[in-house]
Amino acid sequence: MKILHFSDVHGEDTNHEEIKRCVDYMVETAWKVKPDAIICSGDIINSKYLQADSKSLKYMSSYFRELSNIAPIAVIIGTDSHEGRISETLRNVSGKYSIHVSTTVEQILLCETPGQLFWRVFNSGMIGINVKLIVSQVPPPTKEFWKNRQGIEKDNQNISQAMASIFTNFGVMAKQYPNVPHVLNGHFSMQGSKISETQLLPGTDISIGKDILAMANADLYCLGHIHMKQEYQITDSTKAFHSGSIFRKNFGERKEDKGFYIHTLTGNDYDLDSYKFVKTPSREMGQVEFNLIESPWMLDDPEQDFVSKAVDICSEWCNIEAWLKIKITAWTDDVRQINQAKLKRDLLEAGAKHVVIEIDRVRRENSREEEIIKAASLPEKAKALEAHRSQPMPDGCIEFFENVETLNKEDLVKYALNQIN
Ligand SMILES: [Mn+2]
Repeated sequence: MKILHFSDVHGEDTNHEEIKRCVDYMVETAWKVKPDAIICSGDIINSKYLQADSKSLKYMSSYFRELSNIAPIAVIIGTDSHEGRISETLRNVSGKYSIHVSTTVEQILLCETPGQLFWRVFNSGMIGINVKLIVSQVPPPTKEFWKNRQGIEKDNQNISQAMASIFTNFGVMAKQYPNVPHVLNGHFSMQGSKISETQLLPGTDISIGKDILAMANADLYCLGHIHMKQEYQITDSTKAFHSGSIFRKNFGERKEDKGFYIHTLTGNDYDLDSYKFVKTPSREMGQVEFNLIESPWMLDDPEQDFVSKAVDICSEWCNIEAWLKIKITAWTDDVRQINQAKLKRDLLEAGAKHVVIEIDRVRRENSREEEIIKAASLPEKAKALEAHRSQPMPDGCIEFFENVETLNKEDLVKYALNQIN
């Protein structure tokens, strides 16, 4: 049995083209691979405030319909702040096979009658139906969910224990079908999950230990929520997979492969070597840093100006039409020597798809401010400033500072008038 597992599409209008390219690629692959079931582990859209007539929401309905023409789909909703009411929208979408959307923890069975495949929520009166697959659905539990469970609060320890009992229960139920593959579909972090530079996890984030997850006794664990794809060995013969997000959302995810998994289960044996991570054609993203304080020659070279030097250095990224972030560290007074408009234009001309320039301005005074603070008199302070700016003071400054510090009021006025005359 082949299972296609994806997660964290985060549909939104801003990145619509990019998302569409990646998801279309997945749909194309799905037509070729012909999975027996599709697992979606949540965070389908990026904001619950997406308008019903937005292109992202229309696109969501269209690709889910297309996928449901290929195989039955088990969906869990993701983080509440993202999903809004997509569960209702998805329930109205159906192709040849059905889509089951879980907003709460439940176990569903993929059942078969002649000529028909359909999802059914598990209940004990179902023994005898031809069951092809068991999916334990674990969307992120909401506060209401815990409130209904003897007042268990957000405390991670208690939640872990409660999850352990839910998973154990799933394992026991699944045992009623000893020869049917059992997949757990969850939206949560694992203990030790690595996250992207830019992914922020809420303070209430729940992370599950491997030993707790193992209590579900599933053959395969498909997870969402973490945007960096990764695997976890759960038992000797089982693994959990965060499929990660489907596209590179921002520069913090530039080093990560994006895509989805295709898993193969034989009966309820999961072949640990059989899975395949399929990369989506997500945009390349690169970040190049120039420290002009450490390498002042980059600005001062009479042979080649900074912009053309920078474009040369970025050529590999430009050649693959990457999104580029240029990070420059420079002295504040050197920044005007950097022609940012030209840098951006030339990089785009060289092939970059999108350019962001970020300049970290450093005041020269910051570096040796201490010497200036330490100097006792005004003339000494001026001399310290002169020394580390390497800029000579205008004539007469020192005499002026000396007089300001030493003369009494009347003499200072006389001195000043004298200067004007
Ligand atoms: Mn997400």
